[in-house]
Amino acid sequence: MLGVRDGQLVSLRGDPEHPTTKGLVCAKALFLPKIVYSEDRLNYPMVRRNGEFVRIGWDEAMNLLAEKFAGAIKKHGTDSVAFYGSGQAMSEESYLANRLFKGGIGTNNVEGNPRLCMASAVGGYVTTFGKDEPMGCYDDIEHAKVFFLVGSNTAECHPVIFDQILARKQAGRDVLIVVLDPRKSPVKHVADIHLDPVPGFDLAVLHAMAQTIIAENRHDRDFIDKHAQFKIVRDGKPTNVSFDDYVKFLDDFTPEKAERICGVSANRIREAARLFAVGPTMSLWTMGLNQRTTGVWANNLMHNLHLITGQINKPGATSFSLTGQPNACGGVRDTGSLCHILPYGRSVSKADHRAEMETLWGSKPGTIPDEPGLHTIAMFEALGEDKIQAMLICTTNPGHSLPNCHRHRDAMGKPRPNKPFVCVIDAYPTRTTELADLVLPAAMWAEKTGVFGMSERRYQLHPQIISPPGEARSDFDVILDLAGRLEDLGVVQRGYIKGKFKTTDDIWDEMRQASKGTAYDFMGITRKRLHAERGVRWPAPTEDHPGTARRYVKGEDPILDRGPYADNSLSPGDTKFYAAPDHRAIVWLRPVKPPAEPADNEYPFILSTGRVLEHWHTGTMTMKADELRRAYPEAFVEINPEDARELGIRNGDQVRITSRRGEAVMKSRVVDMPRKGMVFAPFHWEDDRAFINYVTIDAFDPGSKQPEFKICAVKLAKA
Ligand SMILES: Nc1nc2c(c(=O)[nH]1)N[C@H]1C(S)=C(S)[C@@H](COP(=O)(O)OP(=O)(O)OC[C@H]3O[C@@H](n4cnc5c(=O)[nH]c(N)nc54)[C@H](O)[C@@H]3O)O[C@H]1N2
Ligand SMILES: Nc1nc2c(c(=O)[nH]1)N[C@H]1C(S)=C(S)[C@@H](COP(=O)(O)OP(=O)(O)OC[C@H]3O[C@@H](n4cnc5c(=O)[nH]c(N)nc54)[C@H](O)[C@@H]3O)O[C@H]1N2
Ligand SMILES: [Mo]
Repeated sequence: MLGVRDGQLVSLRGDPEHPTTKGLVCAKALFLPKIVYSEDRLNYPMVRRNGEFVRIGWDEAMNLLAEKFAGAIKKHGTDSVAFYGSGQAMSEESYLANRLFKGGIGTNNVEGNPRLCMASAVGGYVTTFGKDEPMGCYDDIEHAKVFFLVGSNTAECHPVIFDQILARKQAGRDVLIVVLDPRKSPVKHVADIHLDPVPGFDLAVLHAMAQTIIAENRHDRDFIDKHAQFKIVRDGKPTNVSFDDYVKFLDDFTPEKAERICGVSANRIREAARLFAVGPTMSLWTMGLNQRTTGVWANNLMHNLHLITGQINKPGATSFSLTGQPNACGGVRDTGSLCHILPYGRSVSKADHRAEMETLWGSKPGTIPDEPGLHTIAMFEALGEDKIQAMLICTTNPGHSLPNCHRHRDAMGKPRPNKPFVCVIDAYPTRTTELADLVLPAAMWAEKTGVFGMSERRYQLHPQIISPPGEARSDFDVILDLAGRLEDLGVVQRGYIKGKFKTTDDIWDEMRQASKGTAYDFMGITRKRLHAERGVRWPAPTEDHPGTARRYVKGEDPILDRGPYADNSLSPGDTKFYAAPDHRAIVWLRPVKPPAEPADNEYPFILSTGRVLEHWHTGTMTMKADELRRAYPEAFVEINPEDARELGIRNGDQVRITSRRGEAVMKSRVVDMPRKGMVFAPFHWEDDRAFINYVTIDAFDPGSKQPEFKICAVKLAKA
């Protein structure tokens, strides 16, 4: 809830009646007014001339942008342009950009930062269940007795959820918390069991838990027989195997064998497995699993545990990937705004899916290419090779947040003949706007109207509350304006977007239509309803449908589950994995593969990167509030005390971190948090000397294409 006085934002509070937050907000949000009214907000468009930014008018700016795009398309073809968007844009904005690029221009070069964040979770859900996104919901927190927190610093990164878990524990409910993380993040303080594997090797722990569960007969044979199947990849092909094959496969992962692979004591693995099987168990995981070259496999193994124990589709029992950004689910995953997908579960490689979207959008048949466009790392590589000639970057700061960033910053900004044209829309100057050819000022979320979609499939509207500063415009308006000009220049067919939509309200109805008949069906979530309710969870096919709390199950609650997706012939509590082949979810037999760059003699430490409570990613917003900035005013690296002693590094010393790709210098925090042999650095600071993404690696998961931000090899020295 935003407090406004004389048209100015003055405060922010939680909404006590909100079904998911229950009135809680995180510390960062409390300072919203300071952030919104920060002095360095961008107020007008700027273009780079002779190396300097000069102010220009919107019309001139938009003409330039449209001409650069049209010029590239005419000269080099539709795949010479690209859009790089964000899980922080509103759903209508991502949908419109996706519509313009795929069905209007005719390129699948549409990507966004969820590739750095949620792609492995998507890969996990799709390969195991046949459809993306969690089946459970936040109500499950109220019912779970065992929380399995994996590679998730829930305390600092999802504090509102963490507080709810904590409240249950403190109220004396018999709630137990199992943590799997090589670092003792603040969640460790409430953990009943903490498993700390060598970074990158926790797949062995997950297999060993499954091994224990089955060896001790704690699995749910009935659930497995009815709802699961087993697969392994042989000679590049998914191949069916039996339950017994799975049991044999797990012989290689007895807790004792796992201990040798990953350094976690066999007994603690056994204890964790026993708790898991008792449940009800809610697993919550984040980047510790996703940002890995084995990210999809790790996600599969999480689902395996829930499937073999039947700890799924019951209140409090669910396999729940925590989403990073506020609108990665609703905005990017659902609207299909990545290079390989189309809205609401469709794929660019399926002819019927392309045809459905072309018909709805009014594109000429065959406009949407039948192959995926470039994924994020490939897209920035193509930019560096001048194969992409014009790029629009919106609501994200890739000049700071991409791994192995030297080369991607060069791709965006290094002067050269034929240098591609890069336009950035942001609310502040950033490490990306400094590389751009054209910078456009953005309205922020309180200054525009749109929908966001949460991890539990809830779509919620936030209406515009205040006016944007200066000449700032919403991203939606900018993309709409660009579309019209591209129509005028003849690279998008006339009337494709121009004249069809004026506001985000207008396009919402088309989005509902696009979801109709799919597993996402939200025909019933009208704009009117969104104004009246605190969000609704899809599927909700009709206006009188209350939304769906748990998918794949006929709910115990006759009201919450009467959608078409849990078969009416089922009895309450019955499961149906309707999107999986033969309606059986897949238990995958995945090998344990080392990270792309394990530690070695020359680079003996594992660098892992991540976050602190008070800062948000690249800091463009949170650094604007003194209270937040002061909490961590400068970059630091956590070093285990034993390692520090061996290196002669004391707390507060400046340390040089060097990898095969680059280096960064920052203050040391000698603290018993990272495992021995591991160091941990957040990535929030703009300071070039301390820029940790010069050091990280851009190796990615071959399935999800998500980079391995969590693991690369480095050496350390006193600076
Ligand atoms: N305060 C704050 N909150 C945020 C954000 C923010 O910037 N600031 N960003 C949001 C976004 S977009 C995201 S994606 C989330 C991220 O939320 P989290 O993923 O919870 O946060 P991270 O700090 O990136 O990493 C979490 C943990 O992964 C662990 N890890 C590293 N390697 C491994 C491994 O091999 N195995 C396992 N099991 N764990 C490993 C690290 O030790 C670290 O403690 O936070 C969201 N919330
Ligand atoms: N080393 C390392 N790097 C990482 C990660 C990591 O764990 N370690 N995590 C990765 C992950 S999970 C993520 S999600 C990414 C996040 O990386 P980014 O998306 O690059 O980081 P943000 O700081 O969230 O950038 C959002 C930008 O949008 C601007 N903005 C805010 N509101 C609006 C708006 O309404 N419109 C427009 N146009 N702009 C707006 C902000 O000022 C900011 O510059 O970082 C990735 N990079
Ligand atoms: Mo993220």
